[in-house]
Amino acid sequence: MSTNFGKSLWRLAVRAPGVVALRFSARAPLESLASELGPQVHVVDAGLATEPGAATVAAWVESHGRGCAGVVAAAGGISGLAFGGQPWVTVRAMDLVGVDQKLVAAFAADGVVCVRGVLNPDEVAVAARGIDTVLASPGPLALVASDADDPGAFTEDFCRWRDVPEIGELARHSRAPAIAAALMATPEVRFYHDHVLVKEGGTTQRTPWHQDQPYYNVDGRGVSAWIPVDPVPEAGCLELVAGSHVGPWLMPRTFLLGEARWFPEGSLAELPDIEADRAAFDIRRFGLAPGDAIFFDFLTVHGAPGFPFAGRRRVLSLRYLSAGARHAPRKWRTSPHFEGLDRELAAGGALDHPLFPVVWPGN
Ligand SMILES: O=C(O)CCC(=O)C(=O)O
Repeated sequence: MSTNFGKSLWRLAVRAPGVVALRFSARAPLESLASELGPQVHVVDAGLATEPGAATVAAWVESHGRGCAGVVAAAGGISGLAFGGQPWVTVRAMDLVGVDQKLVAAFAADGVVCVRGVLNPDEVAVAARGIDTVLASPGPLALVASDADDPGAFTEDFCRWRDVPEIGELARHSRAPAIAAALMATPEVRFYHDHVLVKEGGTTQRTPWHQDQPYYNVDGRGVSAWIPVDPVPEAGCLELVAGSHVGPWLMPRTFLLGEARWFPEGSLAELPDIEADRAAFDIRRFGLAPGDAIFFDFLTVHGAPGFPFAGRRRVLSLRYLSAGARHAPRKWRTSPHFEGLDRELAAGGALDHPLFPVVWPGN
């Protein structure tokens, strides 16, 4: 639904239940935005790109009778916007779980937040089916990231959403993309890739500390949703260094041998030895139920212990790009690798390609 509001200078588009995208054509100092919106609506980020004469904002709103309240992320200012008493939008029951202004602010500050119940039990079952399909039929990018003598196994696979419908469905239609949009305060989200990460019970192999972004073929912001379909005790959980998302980029290395296969040796700073002095870092980890998710920035330093428990740790990670992300072809084979993409997408251009569909706002 798209509505124009007479003399007012803005247009409201309702794209999905509980989520609206607002497009403004007026400009005013950002400070005036907050006072125009009133106390029920909070401006949480001013960092979005603008185009001349217009600013696109992502808004998360909740119906309160004839007005609304929620979270608005704004790139520019507006004038003359009156939410109070305007019967301007009917928003159905909120479909976003647990995302509020506090969480958005925590993500901006820390580069990591835990959101409970992102997948409902039916979706958890769908995710588990998808992961089991991947394990039964590994794709061309699948790998075992543990040694042959590990009592368990750490198995990974990438980019299966197009041939495993369960993964495609969750990547597009679960709550994950809308939450990613709210956390990144971005008006548009593209799906980047899926990553299946399974540690069998008894696995001793650690996932070394690293950032994801330096392995990728993108510049710009992104967020991963790390979603287990099995219970994960805190001691077996992904661990993340709060605040590390501000950078700098740190040297990516192969997990098993520590080789520099991406950026050349010496070209990026090395990771600190976090294990040697864990208390010096603000390490976040969580006890997770199936369907809970850890959202973290592509630059947040993270790693994981082995899984010295009886059960398995099956995880589906869904990775999303913000509106400003750009194609950054590398001289090396990125992880994951997108065969032939460099011939189809310009360097520095938007990731406008069927491999990276826009998943928020949804249709
Ligand atoms: O699941 C793990 O062990 C590591 C996860 C990870 O590195 C990632 O999701 O980027």
